[in-house]
Amino acid sequence: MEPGSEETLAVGKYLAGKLNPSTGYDVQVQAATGLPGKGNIYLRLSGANPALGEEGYELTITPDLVTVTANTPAGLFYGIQTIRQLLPASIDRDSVQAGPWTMGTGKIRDYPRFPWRGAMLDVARHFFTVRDVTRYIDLLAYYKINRLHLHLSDDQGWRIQINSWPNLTLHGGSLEVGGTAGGYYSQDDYAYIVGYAQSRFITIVPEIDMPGHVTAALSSYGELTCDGIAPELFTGIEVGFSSLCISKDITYTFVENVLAEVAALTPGPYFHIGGDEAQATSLPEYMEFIQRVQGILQDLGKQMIGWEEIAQIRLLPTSILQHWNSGEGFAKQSIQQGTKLIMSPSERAYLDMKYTPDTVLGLDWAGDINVEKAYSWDPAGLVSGVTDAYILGVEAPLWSETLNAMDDLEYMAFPRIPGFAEIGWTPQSQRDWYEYKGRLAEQGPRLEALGVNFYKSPEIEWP
Ligand code: TNX
Repeated sequence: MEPGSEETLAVGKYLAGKLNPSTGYDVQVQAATGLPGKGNIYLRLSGANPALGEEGYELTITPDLVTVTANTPAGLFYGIQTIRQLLPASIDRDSVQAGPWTMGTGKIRDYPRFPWRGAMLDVARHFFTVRDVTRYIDLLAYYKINRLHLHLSDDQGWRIQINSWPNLTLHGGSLEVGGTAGGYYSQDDYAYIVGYAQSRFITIVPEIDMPGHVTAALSSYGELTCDGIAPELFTGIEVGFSSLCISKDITYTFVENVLAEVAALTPGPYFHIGGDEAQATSLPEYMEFIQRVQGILQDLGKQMIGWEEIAQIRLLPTSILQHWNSGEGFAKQSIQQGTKLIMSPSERAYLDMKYTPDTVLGLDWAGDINVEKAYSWDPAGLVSGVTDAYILGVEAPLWSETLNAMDDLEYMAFPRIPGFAEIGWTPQSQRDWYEYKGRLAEQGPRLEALGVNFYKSPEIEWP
């Protein structure tokens, strides 16, 4: 690589770390003085085409040299993911394989359609360990996804340690759906996840869901309820029945403390406050509450993201709305206020929906979503008037009411995630299900090499 920043060096080391175990080579990462000789992979941050933008890259493969050029380390990182995908699938195994390690020659110029290519993981309904989360991050990075939204609290569990309100995790994190033992991330665990994601160019977006979805918090601190009585912990899967007490001052002390602690641990500019399914809060109280939370976050220097219901308040232009339900109203209300949208239409993007009626895991309230249905849609066509200019990007939520092990998560996410990543990356005019289906088939052996428990959908002719 070119002599450069620590970050570039780290990208080179990441690639060496991916190539060495399966090839048995001892690829070294060095600063190059002048053009490297035959047989090298050259990472450069100078002379990149400005049109590649913040995340694009150019990959040139000749018989002698592989060159990745980008404007940023993130671009180099995406170029590297493409190199992995051009090599034989066994490159992703973790023991020495036969090779030969060849790829076609040529030139690729590649950059994303949207800046926000996200996935969401619900660690509240069932808890997932730091190891699970970092494994998911690695799989997302392979497909150039750049945001991981962590749903850190819900009725069933509070999963992030808050020093000023310790019972949130000690009590509120103790269980999960079905009544089994839950768990939580210490602040160090969370910081580790954030750093791990950062090294894969993924921004962690924390979500603390409010004013509904809060039984775990209310059960930990009875003073947060209007009648002062702490409810029992909840281990079912119904939604829409709990609310913070909007009229009590302590509610805002709580919110300020929680948001401040999580914001301090989160370098990214975004903070998701949920705001969905607040059926136990009256509309005027809901609006008053979200309005106040938006101000608290502004003071903390964070952009507020919320599920689409937040369109009902006066949004700041920097706030972001996550479209999830099929109605058009909230998305329209939001673009009229000048805010941008993240598109997560449940009937296309929800990775917790069953593939077919026979899928054992998952829910089906938004319909079954087979691999074709998950792929064949355009974020810009969904709500009239919502064009690319209003769309920050796309995000695929993985709710975990029915999922309690990493294998379950993998089964629901794959093979839908690669198609989802392509929706975020590739222009609509270049996407076609019949062509895509052939390329997805080739991902089968790669997912196998990575040990991913993916759904071998009969829609795909797996090799
Ligand atoms: C709706 S999507 C929810 C979640 C559930 C999910 C299950 C959204 C903002 N709220 O509370 O987990 O459906 O699919």
